[in-house]
Amino acid sequence: MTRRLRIGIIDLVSKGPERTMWSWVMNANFASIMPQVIAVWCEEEGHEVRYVCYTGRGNITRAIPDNLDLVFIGAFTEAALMAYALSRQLRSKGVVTALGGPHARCYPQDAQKYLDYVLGFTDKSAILEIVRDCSRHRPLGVHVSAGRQPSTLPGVRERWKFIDATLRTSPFLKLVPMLGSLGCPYQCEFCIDSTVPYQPLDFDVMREDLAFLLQKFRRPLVGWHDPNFGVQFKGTLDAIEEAIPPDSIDFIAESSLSILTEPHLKRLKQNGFKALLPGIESWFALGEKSRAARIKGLEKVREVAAHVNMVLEYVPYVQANFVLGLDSDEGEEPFELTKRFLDLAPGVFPGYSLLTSFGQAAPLNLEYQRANRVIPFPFFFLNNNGAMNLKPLNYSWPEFYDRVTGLTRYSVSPKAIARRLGATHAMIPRWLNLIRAISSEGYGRIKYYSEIRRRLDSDSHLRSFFEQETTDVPQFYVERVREHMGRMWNWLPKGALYHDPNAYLRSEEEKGSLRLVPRVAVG
Ligand code: B12
Ligand code: SF4
Repeated sequence: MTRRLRIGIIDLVSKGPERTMWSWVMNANFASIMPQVIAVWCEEEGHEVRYVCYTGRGNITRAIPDNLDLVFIGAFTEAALMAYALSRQLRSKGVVTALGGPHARCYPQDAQKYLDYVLGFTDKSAILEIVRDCSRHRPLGVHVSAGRQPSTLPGVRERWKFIDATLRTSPFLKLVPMLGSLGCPYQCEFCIDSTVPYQPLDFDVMREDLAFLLQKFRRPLVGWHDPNFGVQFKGTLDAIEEAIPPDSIDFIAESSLSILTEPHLKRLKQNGFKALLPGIESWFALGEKSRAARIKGLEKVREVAAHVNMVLEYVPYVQANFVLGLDSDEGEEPFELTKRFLDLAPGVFPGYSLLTSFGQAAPLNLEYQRANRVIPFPFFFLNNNGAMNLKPLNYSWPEFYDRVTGLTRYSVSPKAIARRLGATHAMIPRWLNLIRAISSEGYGRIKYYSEIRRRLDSDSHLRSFFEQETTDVPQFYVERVREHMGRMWNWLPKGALYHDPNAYLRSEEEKGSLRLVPRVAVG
């Protein structure tokens, strides 16, 4: 019989205290599913659970009770330093700590230095092994992985207590996180899911959850967290149609353009899909998911713009995602083509990501590490826009930042905003497009990128770091972390601003082709 533990579960949506309007309105809507799942699993086993979704409001230390035995922290890489600082603070009170989520999957070797357990793929038995073991593993934590994605997960009904607690902190939007599938059948070489087999989750659970939500809200809003929603399009839409009346729930999903054919869009519209986020990524590479594998350049721009305009006829809000700085890009053309795309598809909101190599997310990262191209920017900046941690193949840094700033300016220029508002008809999408353009995502990024560009000329230390002549983190970045972390800065473990950018390569070399330590084993 396992002893009854007091278990804390912390979902770090934010990497520090936040004061912006955007974070107040949006952050609770970015809560992750797995921390809620783990809360359900731990309660099922009879443990006492305290679940905290940290959105940047309030004092995180006060939100966590003092008397816990074990704490699971979920974090993206941008919140890794916050997770490390929290772990240090909790350990000082005798608590055993565990980390899961994107950071743990991408940088397990680094996280093992600061937490007792670090989780990869996580199923119920992996969690129960940790709960049973619940002991200190220091100086190096233990890596635990289920080896594959779980085959079932508790649905909304079972997670409701935790979803409700989080959404109560959100003033207007109440986005319920759901999952219909894991993995992806595509193999975009940069993606964390390129090697994870596609698997739909139980349609019965989905049906039950959708019907359940209609009892909780007059008109629910659901955000699908599937890496690529609708791969099994018929089965998924059949399940939605069987569960609820047409267009009774508003849905948001990330789907590849190859899924968004006209017949599919008609069905999505009938069923209340209000926002879609297809990935276009590049005009010269990664064509597989945009259904444009054979074409490139201007031809691809025209075809994709026509496709996206068609999507906009059925769905009021479309964000098209691009990766900037890919090795296939050279000169001004990729950036100019994106501007042409915006001219041809003015209703779309462009989401730009600076090419980022997240540790061991994808096998492609081994090539970058072998070529010694990964720059150890502190994790805090690795969120696809705070820094690009790969030295661009075909651009100098000043040229790259000039082009990125130019493109961002173009995308949120008064003319582009006016055209976007003109091409968007529904009220909420118009409001969202405007806020995003003038907030930290649009104007804020122009300011930030311009600052980096200026420093590339004037701050020789920062430039040397970018050029890989030094690994000393520039003061500019240190100060930003210090400011943003607030009080938790004092708990940041020594050395946490630094990481080995080639840890994945080293670990692969050490273990040959064997996978990481399975299940619980002292690392
Ligand atoms: C859905 C999604 C979102 C959603 C929902 C985010 C959320 N809070 O969950 C939205 C659109 C809001 C989003 C936003 C962002 N995202 Co996102 N997102 C994804 C996506 C497409 C799917 C992730 C998912 O939920 N999968 C389903 C879950 C069940 O599976 P899983 O993630 O593999 O998790 C397994 C384990 O890691 C573990 N696990 C997961 N969480 C936890 C927590 C604990 C405590 C434990 C023990 C275990 C555990 O259990 C799971 C089962 O095995 C992935 C890409 C992908 N293809 O995976 C990117 C991805 C996770 N996002 C990414 C990024 C960078 C971001 C943003 C920073 C982008 C930005 N600039 O805004 C923000 C950050 C948001 C935030 N702080 O919460 C990166 C993360 C890389 C990294 N190492 O940090 C990814 C990998 C995409 C990429 N660029 O490669 N994202
Ligand atoms: S389609 Fe999307 S989820 Fe699938 S491998 Fe490509 S980037 Fe990843």
